[in-house]
Amino acid sequence: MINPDAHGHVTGQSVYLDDIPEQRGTLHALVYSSPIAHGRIRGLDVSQALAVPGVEAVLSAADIPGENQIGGIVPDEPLFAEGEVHFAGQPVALVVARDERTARQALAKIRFDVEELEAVTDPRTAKEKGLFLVPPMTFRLGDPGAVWDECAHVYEGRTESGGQEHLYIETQGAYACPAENGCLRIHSSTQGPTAVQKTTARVLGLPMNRVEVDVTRLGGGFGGKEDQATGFACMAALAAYKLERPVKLVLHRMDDMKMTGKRHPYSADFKIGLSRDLKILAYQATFYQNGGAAADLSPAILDRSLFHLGNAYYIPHAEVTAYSCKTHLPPNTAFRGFGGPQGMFVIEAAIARAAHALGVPASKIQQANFLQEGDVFPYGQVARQVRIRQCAEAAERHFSLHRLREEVTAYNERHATTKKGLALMPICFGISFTNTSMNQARALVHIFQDGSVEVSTGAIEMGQGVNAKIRQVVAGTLSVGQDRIRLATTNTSRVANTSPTAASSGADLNGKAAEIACRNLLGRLLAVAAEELQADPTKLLIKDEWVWHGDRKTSLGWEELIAKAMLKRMCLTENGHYATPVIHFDRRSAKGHPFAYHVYGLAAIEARVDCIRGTYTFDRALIVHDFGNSLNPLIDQGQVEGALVQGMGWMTMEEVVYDSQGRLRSNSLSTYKVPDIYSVPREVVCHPLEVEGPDLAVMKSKAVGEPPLMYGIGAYFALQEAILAFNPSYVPDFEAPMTPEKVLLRLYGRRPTPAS
Ligand code: MTE
Ligand code: LUZ
Ligand code: MOS
Repeated sequence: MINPDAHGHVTGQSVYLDDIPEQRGTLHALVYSSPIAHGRIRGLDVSQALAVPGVEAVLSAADIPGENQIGGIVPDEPLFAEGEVHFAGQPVALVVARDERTARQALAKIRFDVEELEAVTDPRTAKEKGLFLVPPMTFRLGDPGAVWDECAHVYEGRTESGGQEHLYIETQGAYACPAENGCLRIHSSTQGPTAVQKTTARVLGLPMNRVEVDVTRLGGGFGGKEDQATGFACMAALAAYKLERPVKLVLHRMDDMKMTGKRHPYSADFKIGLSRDLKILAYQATFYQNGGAAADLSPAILDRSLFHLGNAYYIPHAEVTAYSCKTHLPPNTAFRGFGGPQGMFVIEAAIARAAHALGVPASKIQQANFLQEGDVFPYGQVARQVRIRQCAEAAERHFSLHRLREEVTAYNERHATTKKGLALMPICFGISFTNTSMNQARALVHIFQDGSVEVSTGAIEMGQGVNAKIRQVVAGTLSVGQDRIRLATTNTSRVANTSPTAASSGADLNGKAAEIACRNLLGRLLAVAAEELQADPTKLLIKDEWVWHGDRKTSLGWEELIAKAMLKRMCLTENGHYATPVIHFDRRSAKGHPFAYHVYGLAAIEARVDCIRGTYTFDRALIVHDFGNSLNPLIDQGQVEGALVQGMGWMTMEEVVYDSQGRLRSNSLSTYKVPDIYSVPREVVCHPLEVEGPDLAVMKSKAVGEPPLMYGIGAYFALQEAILAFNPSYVPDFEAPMTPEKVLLRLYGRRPTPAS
C-alpha cells in the first residue's frame, strides 16, 4: 500500500507544472490585472509595453478569436475584462515575452485608464441592492412557522464565517504548446482537465478535439483548481495559438492570492426552537453568500450549504433560504467542504446559543438530536446506515469524554489565567456531486504483452492519494502485484468528458470505473484460460498472479495467460464506465436522493487559552471517523489530519481581509496566517469506526477528502468554552475566525466589538 508518489516527492523528482522541461522557443507570460475593484474602462495602452525588447505580444479581450467567456455554470465571466472591471485582480491583459523578467518589465509599462465606480464588498449590502449571481434557493421540511408556539425555547442570532485562501503549495499555472494542424496540447495544474479543454475550445473558437489537456499531478488543489485553473490555461493557450510558440504561465504567490477567489464568506441569521427535553423542533435561517464578481461554482456551493443545513441532526421543521450575493471581489470558489462547512457552522452556532442560554452543555443538545435510521433529510433523502450515534458511543468508549469534561472543569478550577474549553463536533457529509449528471467516470486499462498494466482515468492526483487507491483497486481486482500497475497521467485524449476531481468522489467514481474495466478484462482472460486448460470458466479464478481451478493451482501463470490471450487475438484493453446508481435530485422541488451515502464522525477538540495574552493552543483532537472499509488507512489518516488542521485554520486564524475598496490586504504569508506545526493539536487521535462500508463506496472504502475538515469547526466552540470559563459575562457570538485578538477582546468584555 505504498503511495507510488512517495519516493519522488521525498527525493524531489516528482514533476509539477513548472518542472516540465521547456521546449525550445518557449515564451513566458504574465497577467496584467485590474488595480481597482469596480470601474469603467476608458482605455488600455500597451504600446510602451510592446516596445520593450523581447516582448512578443500583449493580448487582451480584442485578441480572442472565439468567445471572451469562461463561466462554467453561468456565462458571466470574461477571460479578459471588457468595458468594465469587476474586481481588483481581474485579468485585463497578458504580456508574453522571451522570459519572465522581460515580461515583468513590460507589465509596468501598461497604461490602464479606468473610471472608478463604487465597490460593494459585503453580501448583505449586495442583497439590499438586489445584486445576485443566481436566484435564491430554499430548502424546506415541515413548517417551522407553524411550530414556534409549541417550542419551550426559541433563540435567534447571527453568524459570520470568513473566507479562506487555498494556499496550495503549487500556484496556478499552465504550459500550452502548439501542435500540428492547429491543435494545442496544454499542461495545466487543474482539477478539471475537461473544463480546461472545453473552455479553451470556446475561447479559441475551436472544436474540443483540437485541444488536448494533460495533467501529471498538482501540488495541492483543495477546490481552488476545480474551476479557477481554467482561466489561466485559456490565457496560455490563447498566446500559444496566436504566436504559434509554446507559452508558459505560472503565477507568483502574491499574484495568485490577489487574482483568485477563495472560500466563500457567509453571513447568516438563524432562529432555533427547542422542546423542554432539548429536541430541536424548528430551525429557520437565511444565508448570505459572498459570491464575488462572477458565479464560478457559487450556485453549486450555495446548494451544498443548504444540503448541510442540519449537519448530523434531525430537524423536523426546517426552512433555510440562501442568497448568492454578487460583490466586487474575486469570484469565490470551491474549497474543501464546498459550502457544507459554512452551513454547518450556523446550526452549530444556533445550538451553542441555545446551550448557553439554557445553561446546559452544547453536547447535550447535540446528542439529543442526532440523526437516526429512517429520519428524513430536509432534501427528502431518507437517512440509511446512519452512523453518528455509533461514532459518539465509540468516542465515549475510546476517550472517556465524560472524564475529559471533568478534567477540563478541574483544570479550570486550579488555573486562574489559563483556561480550557472542550467542544464536540459531529459531522455528516453527503457524498456525490449534488448535480447528479456529474457523477460519472471512465477508466482505460491496458494490459501490455508482458503482463504489465497501465491505467488511465479522469482522476487528478493532488496529494490525496487517489492514484495509490486506484492502483490498489486494479491490483486487487486482477489479483496481480501492485508493482505491475502504473497510473498514467490524466489526459483528455485517453479519458474524455471527465468531471473534475472534486466532491471527495475522485476515488469512488474513477476507482469504480477502473474496477469495472478490470472485471471485464478478467472475464475475457478466464475464457482464454478455460480454453487453454480445457476447464469450466466459472470454476476458474485468478489469485496472486496465477490461474486457479477452485482451490487447485493450475499450470497457468499471469504472464503466460497474457501471452496466450495475445496469440488468440483477444483484446487486452478495456474502457470501464461508471455512473452512480440510485441518485437523483430535482432542483425545482429541492427534493430527491442526491447522495450515494453519507460520511459520519465525531471529534472532541480541547483548547487551552492564555487569558493574559489571548493566545491559545489545542491540546487534543480526539476523533472517531467512519471510513467504511478503508482501502488505505495510512492515506486516509493523512486526509483526516490535514483536513482537521485546515478546518481549524479556517475557524481560528486564517483571516482574509479586503479593504472597503475591495483590495486584498492579507495578500502574503506575512499578513495571512495559516496553521503551522505549533497550531496542530498536541495530541491527534483518530479511531476508525468499525463498521462495514456501503456498496456505493469503492471497495466499501468511503470518500474521505472533505468531511474531516468540518471537525475544525469544533475549535471555534472549544475556544468559546475556554473564554466563558474565564469570563462568564461573555455573551457567545459567532464571528469566525476566532483569532487571538478576538479572544483577547472577549476575555475582557461582555460584548467583544460594537459591530457584533
Ligand atoms: N489532499 C491533498 N493532499 N491535497 C488536496 O488538494 N483536496 C481535497 C481532498 N484532499 C486535497 C486533498 C479536496 S477539496 C477534495 S474534493 C478531495 O481531496 C479530492 O480528491 P478525492 O475525490 O480523490 O478524495
Ligand atoms: N463540486 C461540484 C463539488 O461541482 N459539485 C459538488 O457537489 C461538489 N461538492 C463538493 C466539492 N466540489
Ligand atoms: Mo474539493 S472542494 O471538491 O475540490
